[in-house]
Amino acid sequence: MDALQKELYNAILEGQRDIAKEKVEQALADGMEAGEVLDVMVTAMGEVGRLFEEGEYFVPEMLIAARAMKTGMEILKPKLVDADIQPAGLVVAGTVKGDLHDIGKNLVGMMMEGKGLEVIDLGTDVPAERFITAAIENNASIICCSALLTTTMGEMRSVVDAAIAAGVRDKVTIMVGGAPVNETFAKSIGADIYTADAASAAEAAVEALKK
Ligand code: B12
Repeated sequence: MDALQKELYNAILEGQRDIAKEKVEQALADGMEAGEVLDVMVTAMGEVGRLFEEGEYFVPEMLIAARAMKTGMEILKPKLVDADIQPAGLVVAGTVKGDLHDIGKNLVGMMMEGKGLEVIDLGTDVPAERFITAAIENNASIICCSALLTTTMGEMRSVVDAAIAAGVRDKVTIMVGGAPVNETFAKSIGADIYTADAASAAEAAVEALKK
């Protein structure tokens, strides 16, 4: 990391929203790629998680770091999303019931918008049935579920089950992701697609729409 990247990294780690904003703007003005700026912030959030695990950080520290990251993401959004593209498909996205983590879900949404998809964001703490009713009402072809807690990832199975119960399982592609989720888990609950990060999620969504 160069000096500016390190300053941005530290601003996220310490939850300094104004400094994070300034550093993101500076990095872009210096010609750094938006994706590269994002990587610095994601790495910093990983470190926040590590510090929390070690008992050095508590929830308030995680929260202010998340706020700083969100401020940075807002500045990056126009760079990651090309507003001129016509929507090539519709996605309903949300974080599952009981889970309030939304940074990863927001990133996935941004990357999908960047690929020309329209994203309906249901927010966090979304009950399984809500994913399904939103998909039906909006005629969405993809449902994207995010979970960051081992205690909430099971909710994704409820989303698959709710799609079956509503008789729309064959009409929607169900994508799952988030730090505790993996391919094996995705298969075990009957989801269609798992990917590890936002960029690959957007690519997989575009591929799924071609089918
Ligand atoms: C920030 C944060 C918070 C913030 C969230 C703020 C917000 N608005 O999101 C706050 C303070 C609210 C919070 C609260 C809690 N948190 Co927290 N949090 C984090 C932290 C530090 C960062 C998460 C993050 O934003 N990462 C950055 C993003 C970019 O990464 P990501 O979400 O993984 O997303 C990427 C991929 O997973 C993927 N992806 C994500 N979603 C999807 C969806 C699809 C469809 C696809 C294909 C891909 C995909 O793409 C993304 C981009 O590449 C993590 C640590 C970590 N290492 O994850 C802990 C962490 C997730 N939290 C944890 C815990 C324990 C909690 C609390 C229970 C703490 C408490 N005692 O209250 C509460 C739970 C609250 C709740 N009900 O949800 C634990 C979970 C442990 C576990 N095994 O379940 C972690 C892992 C910390 C730790 N190491 O212990 N947290």
